[in-house]
Amino acid sequence: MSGGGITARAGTNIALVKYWGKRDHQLNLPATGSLSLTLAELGTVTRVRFLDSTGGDRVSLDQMAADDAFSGRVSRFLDLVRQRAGATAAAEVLTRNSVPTAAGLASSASGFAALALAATRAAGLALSADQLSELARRGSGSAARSIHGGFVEMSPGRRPDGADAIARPLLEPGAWDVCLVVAVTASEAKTIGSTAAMQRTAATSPFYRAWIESVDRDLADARAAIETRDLHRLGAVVERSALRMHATAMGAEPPILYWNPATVAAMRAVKGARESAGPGGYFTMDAGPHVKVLCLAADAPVIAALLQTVPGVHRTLIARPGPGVALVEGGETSV
Ligand code: 2P0
Repeated sequence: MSGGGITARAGTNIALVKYWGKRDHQLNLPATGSLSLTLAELGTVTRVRFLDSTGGDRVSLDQMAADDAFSGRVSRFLDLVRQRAGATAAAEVLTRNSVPTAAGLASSASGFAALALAATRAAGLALSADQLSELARRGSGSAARSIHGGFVEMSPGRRPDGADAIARPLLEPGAWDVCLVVAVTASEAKTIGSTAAMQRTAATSPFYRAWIESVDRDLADARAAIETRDLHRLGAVVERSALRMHATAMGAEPPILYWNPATVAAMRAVKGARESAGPGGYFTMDAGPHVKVLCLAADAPVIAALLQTVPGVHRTLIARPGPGVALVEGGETSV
């Protein structure tokens, strides 16, 4: 790989209070706020280099030429950066995930956060964290949150132009010794992507309005729980937010069901262990069948071992809270 270009790394994030619905599709503005934890171990490293030519962008994902859908999404995002920089040059984008792409482990969150920083710097722009969050949101709503580390809250904003629909940090990584244990329950890509699923939910689910109205209370509760480091209180919010998000999607026409039998078995195992005075973990699921369990770091190995025994769980990962997006010095060789 030839030198040059700018490399950035971002960790993915898992929403503890979910984002599911938009107030504006064009600008990708969320209908509600959301709250997440950025992870250290799972993320994306991306290198961007603007070329002398104005032809098409060259995009590679995990050392292979990316497919048209992925390249198109990256190019549309780069157009926003080019517009801002008054540039027309094509770019070479090399990106590598340590998150299984499109498997419900939110690779778009770390992907667009890393791309936002690498592409703007490569184009000669120096954006503030708020501006980066706003830009990353245009790529993927959840990416706005991966600009920051630790616990992060995303605001839906009120402005029609979306300048205030940005994420801000709540608690830095290291300030609370928690972990997420991920139980991988499938190897194939999800059946319906979140953007289309959210759109269908908003258009057809009779539960959508009630879902939107429920989120502010969950955010306030989660914020208070984080402030007082109250895992039990936070866990209650985490589980109900996930179940309500999925229930809303299940109410769509046709219904959207991301779970498989192992998803349900893992949820039951986590709840069962907690109720029999075992390790205190709390589950959440995103737009896929995998189960993520929030727990104290000291309990993570026991919870991972428990999840390994659940039929249909392929493997488990333990992820700690991690930092926000950052440049990688000398990153040319690592992509
Ligand atoms: C979240 N998810 O808050 C929610 C919960 C999945 C389930 O944000 O349409 O890929 O690109 O803004 O960010 C995944 O949705 O959606 C997501 P777009 P995104 O993490």
